[in-house]
Amino acid sequence: MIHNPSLIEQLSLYFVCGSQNCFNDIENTIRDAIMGGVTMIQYREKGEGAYSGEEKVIVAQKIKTICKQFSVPFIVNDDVQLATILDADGLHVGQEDGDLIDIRNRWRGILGISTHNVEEARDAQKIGADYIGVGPMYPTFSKEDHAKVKGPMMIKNIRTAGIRIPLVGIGGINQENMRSVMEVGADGVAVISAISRASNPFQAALELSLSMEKIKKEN
Ligand code: 3NM
Repeated sequence: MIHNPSLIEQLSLYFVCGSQNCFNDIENTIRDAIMGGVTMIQYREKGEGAYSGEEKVIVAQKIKTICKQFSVPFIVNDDVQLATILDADGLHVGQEDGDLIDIRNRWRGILGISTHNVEEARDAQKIGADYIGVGPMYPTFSKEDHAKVKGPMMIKNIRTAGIRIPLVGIGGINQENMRSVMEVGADGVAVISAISRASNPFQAALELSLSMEKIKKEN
């Protein structure tokens, strides 16, 4: 199967974010991140202090408007209904977020699935996911119920098994370790805290983006 080259580009620097991850206002953080160079946004409202109900819908709508303004894909985490109401570009789900085949049948936009081993990656490709996240690459403080740290070796294992689906590494990725994730066959990196917890999210995104450009040119 030939994978969509523009999706692979869009996965380069994927910013995953919810209001609970931000020191400041989430809309400003996301706008700054996009201006700094992030190529895809996932709205992930989860954990302590997360919005729900009406408030979540209103914030999601605002983020979608920002993404549209800058032509950056807007992905909704784990909420088919919200993704549908907002006509989002994509939906991202985890292994515990329901029947993945059923979700694929109901959701025709970009579908991303979180995976943690070769078997899950193979299954995600088989059911027609558009991309997978593989993690955690490194220790992370942004997801309480995360799986055991896998390290970049897991991406290498997935690629060695012949699984060619577009793929991002996630979990504890920053300026210092992103190269190790890219070198084993990732198409991009997904980050939360490297941008959302930075004192200057614009600057952090810019530096990550410039490094990513350099790494992709070299490979
Ligand atoms: N998913 P940070 S790790 C949302 O392993 C998420 O599937 C993970 O945040 C997985 O960049 C993770 O701050 C948290 O470490 C990523």
